[in-house]
Amino acid sequence: MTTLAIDLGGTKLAAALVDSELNIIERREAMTRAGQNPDALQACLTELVAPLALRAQRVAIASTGIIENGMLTAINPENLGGLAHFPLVEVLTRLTHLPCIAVNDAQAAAWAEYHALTVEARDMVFLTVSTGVGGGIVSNGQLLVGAGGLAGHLGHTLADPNGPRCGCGRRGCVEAIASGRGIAAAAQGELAGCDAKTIFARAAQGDPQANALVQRSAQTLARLIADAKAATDCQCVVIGGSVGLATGYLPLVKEFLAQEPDIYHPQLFAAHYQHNAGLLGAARLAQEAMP
Ligand code: ADP
Ligand code: BMX
Ligand code: ZN
Repeated sequence: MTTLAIDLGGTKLAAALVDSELNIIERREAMTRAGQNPDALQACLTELVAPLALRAQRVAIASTGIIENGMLTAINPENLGGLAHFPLVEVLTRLTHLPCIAVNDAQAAAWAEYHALTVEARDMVFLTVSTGVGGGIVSNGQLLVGAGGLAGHLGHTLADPNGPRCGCGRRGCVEAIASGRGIAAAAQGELAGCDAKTIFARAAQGDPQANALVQRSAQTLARLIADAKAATDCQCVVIGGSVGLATGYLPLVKEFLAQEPDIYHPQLFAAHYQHNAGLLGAARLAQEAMP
């Protein structure tokens, strides 16, 4: 059976045909055009999935936001241009006429990455550092989704009570500091208005402000990893997302984590499936739900 897997992130939207051995047969990508009006997101989804839908037998969506009963509810609507709610499963079912499941993107990625681990682990935490900071927890071999879909949203734990306001309504969340949007929002002077990708490029060229912003993100993430170890006793933490996978970022996180006591040191890995972890996790979950 072929699954049409979709990964809806705050910045990019990916869709792929995935076969029953969880190999990607074909993949397409676009920028996420969301906004307070859900029509923009629906149009963008239609354009991306239409060429693939006829060759699939089911749909599996990994999406940013809390996913409950097929509905997307943003914990941080700013990541989706202000969009707070979107009926994901309803829209995709109407578009494709196929059976459809949806799950949070980081939870989906955690499930894919758990099955790709090369070390023995019962407990694992996945963190995506991307538009936001997302998280997924596997505990005793089970993916934690939570009664309301909120489990693993570690990006909204507290990093600094005096830090910047987060779009979720709290102040000083990890996401407000460490995420791509958080990095960009803190940029000043000649870096003001630059996105995280540009700031990483400038850091690589030796720009001191860009370097400080990257360090601040990596240090905040390292502290979150120590907190995740304390909360779950996970044997490993896997990092994904375009910021998380950026050259030099993981080694920096490792340096900051080394400053924490040994008991808070899980093994750290970059995502095996790189930018496809969400797609492949959703496809795996669909396969399990609709064998
Ligand atoms: P999504 O959040 O849609 O899943 P990404 O994982 O690509 O998408 O994360 C988007 C964020 O990553 C943006 O803030 C963008 O500026 C940043 N980004 C993209 N490419 C890079 C890169 N090569 N290095 C550092 N940051 C990057
Ligand atoms: C936010 C939240 C999470 C998501 C995480 C990473 C929204 C819209 N999303 O914390 O549900 O997992 O961002 O998402 O509230 P991404 O878009 O960066 O991949
Ligand atoms: Zn928050």
